[in-house]
Amino acid sequence: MDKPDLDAWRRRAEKELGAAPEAAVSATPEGIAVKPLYTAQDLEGLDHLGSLPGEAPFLRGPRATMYAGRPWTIRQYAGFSTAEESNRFYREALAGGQQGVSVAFDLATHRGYDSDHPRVEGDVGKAGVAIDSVEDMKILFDGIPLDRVSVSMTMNGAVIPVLAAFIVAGEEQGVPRARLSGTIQNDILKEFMVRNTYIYPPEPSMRIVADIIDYTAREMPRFNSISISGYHMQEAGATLVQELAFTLADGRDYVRAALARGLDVDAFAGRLSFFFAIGMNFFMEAAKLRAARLLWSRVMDEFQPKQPASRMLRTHCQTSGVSLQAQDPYNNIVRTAYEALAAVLGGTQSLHTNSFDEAIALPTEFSARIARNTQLILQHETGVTKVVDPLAGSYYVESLTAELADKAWALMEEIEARGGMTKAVAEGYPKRCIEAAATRRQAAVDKGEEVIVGVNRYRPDSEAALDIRAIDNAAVRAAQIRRLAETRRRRGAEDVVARLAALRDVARSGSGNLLAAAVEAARARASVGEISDALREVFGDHAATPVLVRDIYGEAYRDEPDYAVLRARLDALGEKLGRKPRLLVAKLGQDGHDRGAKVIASAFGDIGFEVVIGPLFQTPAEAARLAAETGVDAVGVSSLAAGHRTLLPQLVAALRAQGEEALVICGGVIPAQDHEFLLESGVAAVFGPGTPVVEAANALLDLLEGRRHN
Ligand code: 3CP
Repeated sequence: MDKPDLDAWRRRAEKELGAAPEAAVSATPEGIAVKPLYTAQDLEGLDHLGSLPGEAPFLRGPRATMYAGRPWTIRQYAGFSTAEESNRFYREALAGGQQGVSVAFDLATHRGYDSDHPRVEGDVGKAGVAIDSVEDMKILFDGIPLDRVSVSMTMNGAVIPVLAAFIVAGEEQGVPRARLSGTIQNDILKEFMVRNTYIYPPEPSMRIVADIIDYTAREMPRFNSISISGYHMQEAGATLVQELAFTLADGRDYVRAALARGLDVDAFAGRLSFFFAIGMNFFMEAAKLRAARLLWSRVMDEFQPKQPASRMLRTHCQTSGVSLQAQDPYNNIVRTAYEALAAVLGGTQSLHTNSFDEAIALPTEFSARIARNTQLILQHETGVTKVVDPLAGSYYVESLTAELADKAWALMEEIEARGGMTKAVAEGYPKRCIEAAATRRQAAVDKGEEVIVGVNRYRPDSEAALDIRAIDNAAVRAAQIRRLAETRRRRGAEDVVARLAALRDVARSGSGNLLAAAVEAARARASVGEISDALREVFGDHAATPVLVRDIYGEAYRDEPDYAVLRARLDALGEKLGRKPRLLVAKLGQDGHDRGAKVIASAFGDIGFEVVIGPLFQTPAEAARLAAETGVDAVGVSSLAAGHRTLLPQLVAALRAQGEEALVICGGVIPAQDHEFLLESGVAAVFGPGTPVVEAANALLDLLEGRRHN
């Protein structure tokens, strides 16, 4: 065949477009210019081509036969309410075709509080299952054979007591720890960056990670000691290059921490695992997984492992939660299916597909079945499992793979120049990068540059409210408190005191293994809260100082006509008040998802409000005190973990009790069914997900002006 005549194509393209083909080049948030045509020329000079799956650098997949030998694991992340309820849900899911379990814990458990702790009143059983001790853990896995079903646990802050309780629950089910298979997330660096379920300061937190890698390498050969996660970075607004680079840089620091403990690299590297988000940029996501494997192999070269498996990146993926919309929610089934296909074409080992109602509430049985079936249909009906890495050789995908790898590597070099990820995280560098990307994206969506079907385009005229799963948080908490009291009554009190003292000693001395000591304490029935507190006494609590990015939303939105109108209104109100209108952006309870709060605070600041950003994890009474001290006109609460029904009425009451007039407004994941209840409880306005920032700001001004006129 003749060489393709690109000049001829160019002429045809110009005719069709009415402009040079460069006009059809689109810039992605990653800074990649996607061209309308890729050809063999784009492959020239790429040095990653030509490898095979199952061999280093594993770009084409960690296994030689990939899904032709064994399909990926369908592993749906779930958990809510009590251990009994979640156990029933897991068993039904396994009977329905799910292949592995993945436990979502409630936020009280994540942050090492027992269900009876006053700070977690709104959180128990809400966004995951409440686990207070081995007794709950045994119920959670009742009838699920832990030697055959692998279990993933998303746990980072309270990772020591939770993994200890799992090990003891296995033992008491007759499965010794050497036969337990599964994964513990145990990735604390990204918690400091984005997810915020940390407990202790960075240094002891890194020791915990290393102790777990050490213990599992010696005692639990089938268990993955860590799930190094980029997922939450993308959820918080990171570009795919940031997600790739920061995740792999985290991984590099964990390897260094384990080596510093004296471990041999081949003793643990084969059990490091990864976790990425898969969003809507279809080919870019598939290319990202290929690039991730290529880069990890390159990172591991530095440590000179002897085993090929030590260079292998194996990953779990989850479809993107932030790509789901509360408006026109059945569209989410379609979004999730495309994302799942991208994950599979990228070669994931395990996959969670989101339920379509997750932008609104916890999945129901119905929505969970559709999510699971999305994967079963891929595995059994589409034929995608039959061929390894089917996108290999694609001019476009291979080019993307190389560009993503190059850009991510450059960012990883920047992290190295800053002294490695632990240091960069402590300085807040990656967090700032991600928050800037998130704010930029919000402006693009608000301006309609980024189209979201059913949200900023093609909105349906009317929508029926979905049936949702509601959790009776007070009932769950009461049941947990009863079981905890019973466990405390039955256990040997002296034994517990001695085991906790031994754990504190290990923590204080810096020698010995924290997990080994915690297993003894858990076996004696010390609770998750007690074990966490023993470590808190030695390590202390970590408190982050919130910092806002500036001039990103304002810069992007400044030329829109509604922005000028809003600024004028704001100035007029400011003149009447004799100062700028003041807003406290608050997060209540243990909900650490702060992307929404940060974007709102940053954008409102750019628009011209005076913004006070509250610390994470406040009780309603603490937020009310801060509102009084700062003299704000309104408190805006961002709620993403379902605590709103308990916490918002308490905030209104606390403000009233102090004689404060500040209005309470809220936004986040709040189902339509709860709006009336909140408004009746004294909340002035509820903003659903997808509300443009400018619309929310205008609505707040309406409320503030209205109050001045009354
Ligand atoms: C795999 N195997 C094969 C083949 N493929 N054998 C022969 N031929 C093949 N083609 C073998 C593997 O070697 C392995 O055995 C076994 O089959 C299982 O395969 P796997 O690929 O290891 O799969 P899996 O056990 O599912 O493990 C997947 C990883 C694990 C490694 C990614 O870490 C994992 O399950 N992670 C899940 C993490 C997760 O669910 N996170 C939830 C986050 P051997 O083991 O004997 O080698 S949810 C967070 C949501 C947001 C929030 O935080 O709130």
